[in-house]
Amino acid sequence: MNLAITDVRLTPILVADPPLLNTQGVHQPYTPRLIVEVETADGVTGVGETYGDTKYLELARPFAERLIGRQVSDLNGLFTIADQTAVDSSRVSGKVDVGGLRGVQTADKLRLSVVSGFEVACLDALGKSLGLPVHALLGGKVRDAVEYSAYLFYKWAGHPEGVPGEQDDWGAAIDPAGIVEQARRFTERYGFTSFKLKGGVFPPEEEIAAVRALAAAFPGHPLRLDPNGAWSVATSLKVAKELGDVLEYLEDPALGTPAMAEVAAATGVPLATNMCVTTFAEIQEAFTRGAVQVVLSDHHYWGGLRNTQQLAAICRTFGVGVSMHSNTHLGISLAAMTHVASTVPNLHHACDSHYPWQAEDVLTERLTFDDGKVTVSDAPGLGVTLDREKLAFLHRRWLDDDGSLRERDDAAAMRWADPDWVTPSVPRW
Ligand code: GKR
Ligand code: MG
Repeated sequence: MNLAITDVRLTPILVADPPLLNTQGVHQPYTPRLIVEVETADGVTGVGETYGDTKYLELARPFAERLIGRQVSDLNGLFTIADQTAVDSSRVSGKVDVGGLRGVQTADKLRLSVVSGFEVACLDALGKSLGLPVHALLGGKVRDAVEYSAYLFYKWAGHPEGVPGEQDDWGAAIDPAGIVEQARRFTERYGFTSFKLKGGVFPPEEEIAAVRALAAAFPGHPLRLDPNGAWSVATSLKVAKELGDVLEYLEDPALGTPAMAEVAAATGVPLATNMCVTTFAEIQEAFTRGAVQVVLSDHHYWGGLRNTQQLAAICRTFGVGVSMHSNTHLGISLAAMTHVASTVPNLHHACDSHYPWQAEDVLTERLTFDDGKVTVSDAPGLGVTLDREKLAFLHRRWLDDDGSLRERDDAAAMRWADPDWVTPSVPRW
């Protein structure tokens, strides 16, 4: 068996996204992703997926060149390559970048997001070469299926007039009745039993009413509300008080560890985050201050599946819960999330996934949710197959774009509907 990497292919794509609202604005009609392929001397190809904005592509290209000749099994070596890959300092703010909704923006985090796409591709190729599923390479699954939650969004029926985009069949959801209707569709289509509402869009009273309506429609089901840090400490505590009896957890009610710690100190409602603990360096302060009770890992920015396992072990050590965050993603990432989630013993909350919102994919067969769960594949590698025609189609869309959609920018997308829209300052309420 020859595990040496002989070729690496990077394919940026634009994938259709519905007009989902968040505190920044609205999703663009198409969002960038990067599909990574690594090929071994034996002709085995592994696939990975990560963010596709220019700043990730700029790093992924020199990274790919350095991979040639290395072994797909040399996963630690990916971090060495990352350290050697220079990041243009103008690409990172070094602080919590509210626009990113993914916590602090640093050069390391950018590198780790690129590593994650290559790590998944290497694991896929290694698994295919050895005839083992990715979960086996990670130590073996401890569950046969991974539970996901319905990710509810306020949304418009369509993208703003005159903006090219695909039509979806979800309809609008801009009030409690619309959110309950959307949740019903999620349960009918995928069998989800827990629900997360993306908040920070409307004044808190309206979002409290939406969660109350969900609680009435789905009594006893786990509910979460995530305004992406849009609230002050006082508002967060007010929401926690009003919804404390129905919430599984509040996700990033306020921005940053100090504010989250203040909220946590004054409420019994657990707080989850994918914004204030997004790197290993941020763990100590957040855990010492008791700022968060659940960390939502995202293998894309934590640096891959093995780092996700390390994060889970640290959380277990400190008695902090762990689950998974997601951003707009396709089936390769869902497969990767499912493999790693299947190996984490202390996973006690349903993971997030945007996947149901993505009607397009680059796979020959979409992954499916049954009773809200994805079955863990035992096929070699990730257990997915790239559809080259679909990949080419989505890449063509990226090539044809004039550049305006190649960077995800929810505030810019909102300006198509409201030219005066500016990124709201935080706290917004
Ligand atoms: O897709 O609008 C969105 C989400 O707000 C996403 O950007 C966040 O990263 O899903 C995420 C979250 O849980 O914060
Ligand atoms: Mg979140």
